[in-house]
Amino acid sequence: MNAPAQGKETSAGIAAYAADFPILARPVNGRRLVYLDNGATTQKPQAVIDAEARFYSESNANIHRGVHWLSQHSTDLYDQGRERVRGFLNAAQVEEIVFTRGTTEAINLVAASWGRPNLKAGDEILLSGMEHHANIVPWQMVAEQTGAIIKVVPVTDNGELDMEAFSRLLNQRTRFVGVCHVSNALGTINPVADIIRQAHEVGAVVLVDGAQAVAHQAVDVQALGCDFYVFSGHKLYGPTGIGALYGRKALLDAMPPWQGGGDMIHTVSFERSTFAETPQKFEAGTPNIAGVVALDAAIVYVQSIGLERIAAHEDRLLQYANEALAQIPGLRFIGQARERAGIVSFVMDDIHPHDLGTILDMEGVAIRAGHHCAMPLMTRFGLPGTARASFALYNSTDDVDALVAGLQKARRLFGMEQDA
Ligand code: C6P
Repeated sequence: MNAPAQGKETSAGIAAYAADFPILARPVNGRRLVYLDNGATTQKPQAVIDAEARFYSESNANIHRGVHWLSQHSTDLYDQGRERVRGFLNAAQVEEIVFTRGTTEAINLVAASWGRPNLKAGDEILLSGMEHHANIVPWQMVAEQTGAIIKVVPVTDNGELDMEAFSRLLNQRTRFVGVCHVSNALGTINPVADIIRQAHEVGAVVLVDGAQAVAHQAVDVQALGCDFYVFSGHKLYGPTGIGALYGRKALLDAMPPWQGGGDMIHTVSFERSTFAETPQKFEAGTPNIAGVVALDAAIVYVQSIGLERIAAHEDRLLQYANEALAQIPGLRFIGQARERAGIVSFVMDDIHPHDLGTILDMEGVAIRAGHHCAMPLMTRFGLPGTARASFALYNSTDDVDALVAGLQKARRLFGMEQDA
């Protein structure tokens, strides 16, 4: 591990860690890269890049298969990655961690393997109105297969879940509740502990989509009491193609495998196969071993800085951005929840978010523009999309200043302001 040196935090704050991210040194469109699209994916520190390269130059072999030393070594690294994720989420047992390609695959696993066998006609699936498509579409597919019905918790004008409506919607038919910990489109931090407690009172199972949470706050699945928690490595300074599902052991044990193949079986004959225990039974085929090793390095990196410090830094940036953006005439924030993490979403006068994104890109400022894979939420606000700036530990107030300057330029280009 390349732990950041002690005393590295300067008056510039935690953003001094930007030096650990080589891509941030490359110019874009002749400008300093100002990367504010961290909700889509974060950049990778050298420690993560090195861990993946080191795996292939020193440790590569398939796991659980070889009698040879290298295979055992690779298996040990893979197991160590699982233990790292267990500790990161504070799961009770390492068997409760299943590696997946990411959040999307983890939710599809739960929908297929828990949803299909457990839901029947008339059962209710309760989803929040601010879910990413990844926590909507798999449930629609399962609802179609089982006859279950999808109900939606409305979102208030300031971008919070309507918790009174949530309580009213919960009933004895509610079998499943799906909610994002942090909204990718608005940054809202949802009261997931309360949601889980209420859902459990009616016997519903709860999946928390932590894709936008894990890089911004410490997560303790035991304290939350959730049944499933999912996240992607690439939004946590790790590589793409790797993520994890936490599931309560009793639930995972009772769930059938969802994909068949090598490494998930106990015995196979042409008549019948028997399956491995949790979590292996959910990991058919050769997994993303290098991805697990690099995810391990990403978690070590984040923990070496401290999620509390990262959260405090991003919170300061968010406040700074709120104040600076509020000065821009015609800018309207979408989602002003009391509890928010690292994301600011907005629209500006009649300038389409895509045009804003393109103009900012010319200035080296990368944001995301569009529906953010949350089309029902955009419809709720009567918008085709928003412009979204999302922060990471390496961002600074200089980055926010560059965003503001880019937006002012957009106003000038659209003739909304006399050039100074
Ligand atoms: N959101 C964004 O720019 P995957 O693609 O499986 O790693 O993550 C899907 C996903 C699920 N839930 C939430 C809350 C998410 O934010 C995302 C990914 C990206 O907002 C890409 S659309």
